[in-house]
Amino acid sequence: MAEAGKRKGMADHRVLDGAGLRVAIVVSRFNEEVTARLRDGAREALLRSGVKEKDIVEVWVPGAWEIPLTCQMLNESDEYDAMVALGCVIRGETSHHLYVAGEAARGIADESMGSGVPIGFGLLTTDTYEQAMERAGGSHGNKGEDAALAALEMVGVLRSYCPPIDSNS
Ligand code: INI
Repeated sequence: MAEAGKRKGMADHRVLDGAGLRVAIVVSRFNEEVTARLRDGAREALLRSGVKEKDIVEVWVPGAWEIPLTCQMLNESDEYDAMVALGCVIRGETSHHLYVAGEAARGIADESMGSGVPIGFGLLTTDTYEQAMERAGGSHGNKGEDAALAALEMVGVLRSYCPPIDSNS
């Protein structure tokens, strides 16, 4: 059992037990120096919570834009209890980043709600590279870790309060 969360707004680490859960980490290569750290945080949190190395699949995609489609296709296999979506969108000179971040966020939310599979949201959207690094294992914690723990916690929440509908009854 992982240690209770200490920072405001973090997932409640006490209820996490990842033993037997299969988790897909979908991580974008854009701003890889940041996203690799988010991935490290997510992976460490999953292992610490009891998820087995063999039950973690890591899928790298070109950018945040490609995350929702990847989550959707992975969900088609019905093999994953939870997913963790990791990316980093940094404000650019044009409005391009807004479309990328907005659609990635919308797509991840749509996929999670449509499938019923919790997808931890570890997509950083920052003004600067420094702000991103602060949130990828720096002074503001690691949002990859937070996203992974939130996804695991949601598996527990959904299993406790929202049992699957029996299609035979
Ligand atoms: N992808 C990101 O993950 N972060 C960004 O900051 C970003 N910006 O700003 O351009 C970005 N663009 C690439 C995009 O995600 C797609 O990979 C690309 O458009 C090809 O489909």
